[in-house]
Amino acid sequence: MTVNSQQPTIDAFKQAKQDQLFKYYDTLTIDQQQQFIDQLSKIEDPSKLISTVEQAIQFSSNNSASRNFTQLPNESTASTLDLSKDILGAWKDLGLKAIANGEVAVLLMAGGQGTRLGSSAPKGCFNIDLPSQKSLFQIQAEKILKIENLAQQKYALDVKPKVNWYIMTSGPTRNPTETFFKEHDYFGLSADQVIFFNQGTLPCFNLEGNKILLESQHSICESPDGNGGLYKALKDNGILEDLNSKKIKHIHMYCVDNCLVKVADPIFIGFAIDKDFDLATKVVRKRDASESVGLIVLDKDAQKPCVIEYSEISSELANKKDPEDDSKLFLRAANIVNHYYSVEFLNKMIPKWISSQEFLPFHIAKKKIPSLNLETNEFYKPTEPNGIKLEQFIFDVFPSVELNKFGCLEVDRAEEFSPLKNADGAKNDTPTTCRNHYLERSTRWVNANNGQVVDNGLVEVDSKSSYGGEGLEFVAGKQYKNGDII
Ligand code: UD2
Repeated sequence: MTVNSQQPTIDAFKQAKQDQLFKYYDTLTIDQQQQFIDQLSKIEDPSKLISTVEQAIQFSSNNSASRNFTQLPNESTASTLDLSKDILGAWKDLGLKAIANGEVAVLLMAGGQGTRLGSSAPKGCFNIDLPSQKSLFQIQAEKILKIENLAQQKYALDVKPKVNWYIMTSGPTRNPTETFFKEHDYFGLSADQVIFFNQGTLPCFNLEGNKILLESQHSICESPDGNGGLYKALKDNGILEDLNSKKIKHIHMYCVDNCLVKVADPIFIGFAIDKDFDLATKVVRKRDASESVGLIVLDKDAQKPCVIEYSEISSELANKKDPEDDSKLFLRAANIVNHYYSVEFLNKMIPKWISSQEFLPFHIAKKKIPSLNLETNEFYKPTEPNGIKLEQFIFDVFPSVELNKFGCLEVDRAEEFSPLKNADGAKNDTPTTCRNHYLERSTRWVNANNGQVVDNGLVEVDSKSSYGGEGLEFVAGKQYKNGDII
């Protein structure tokens, strides 16, 4: 029996040729029917969604092939590897001043499910087995505490400035993330400066992209809408209003799994303030043609910045050598999910970005999606990809930035980028590579301050002692052993 109020939703999905969703409808209880309709009615226009998926399948198959990409112009780029200490120092002061004035907030994207890592917990909870046994969340929280202290000291403030930390989670990561923070008493931060909010979800489809998959007889399969879901989530959860009410002007947005991340990096924020950028991004030199990173490039025809994702770049373009130096890749500015936004720009652009597919197209990924088999009427976990998940990419809005308002800052990979992507055993981006990079960076800092680590050991510099290698004069002349925490 169908309640009148449910009929319009059912009709809309049948019009979108999704009759398969109602195969069991008449056998459901009233509550199950209502639950199902509530979930379906979150999709405003099923027919439009289906046609969008068909476009997405076309888009992902030839996204980079048809366009003319080249390196960003020099005016848009800078490199911390080449710049003088004076310039870097001036940017650092600008950034610390903005932090001291309470104008800086941090946006962490933590909605991804660490499937490649094989961990069921959210990635930020992961312990890469440092001597301190700290999780990624704790490492990042203590970076925020340290940068607040550095700003307070630099500008002799009576009260420590607060950097608000907005953490985007997805359905599966929200509760375990929030519980982890509560259990660790927010790692020394005040609870009111850590704000959690959820990104949206999108339905999962069959491989042809024309049928929504059922997870049970009264629910469809859904997955997080990609890190590009951030913009809609900022609006839907009142975060943009919160940023404005707190007079925050600068946002540092980053990826949870980078164990070397400089959270609220004053040099990066100062770079963007100094150049008056609307949007800026950090890059590292791409390790090799096969590295799974996006590339920050110039769309020559549109004269706009854009990013080609590793899953959508042609092998030819990924391997193309620089005509001026064939020892280098032509496109080598690797995306590390580390972006700056002015809040003013977000206010202006988010309404546009979330209103159409033009700015945030759906990308598709073929996946193994546990779902209800309509032949056997049984729930099953496929061993081969049986469907597609849709996701939006955070950087797809880059082409809407004027080139002269976009900045790209190259940083030292050894100092700032070591992502945790894979379980141990893989060649790159594992807990072991993260731990080694983290400890090697700490040990370099100690050696640079005339401290000594005996027997080629590795030490861990705690964020309370140093944010980015500064303030370690006290190690001069001292000896440390492998595994020491400084
Ligand atoms: C990301 C970048 C890629 C490169 C690489 C470097 C994007 C789209 N791709 O690829 O260009 O920089 O990282 O490590 O940024 N996330 C969410 N919600 C989601 C999906 C992801 O919050 O629905 C977060 C995730 O928690 C992480 C970040 O976005 O913080 C990157 O996600 P990923 O690790 O799945 O992206 P990856 O490695 O495919």
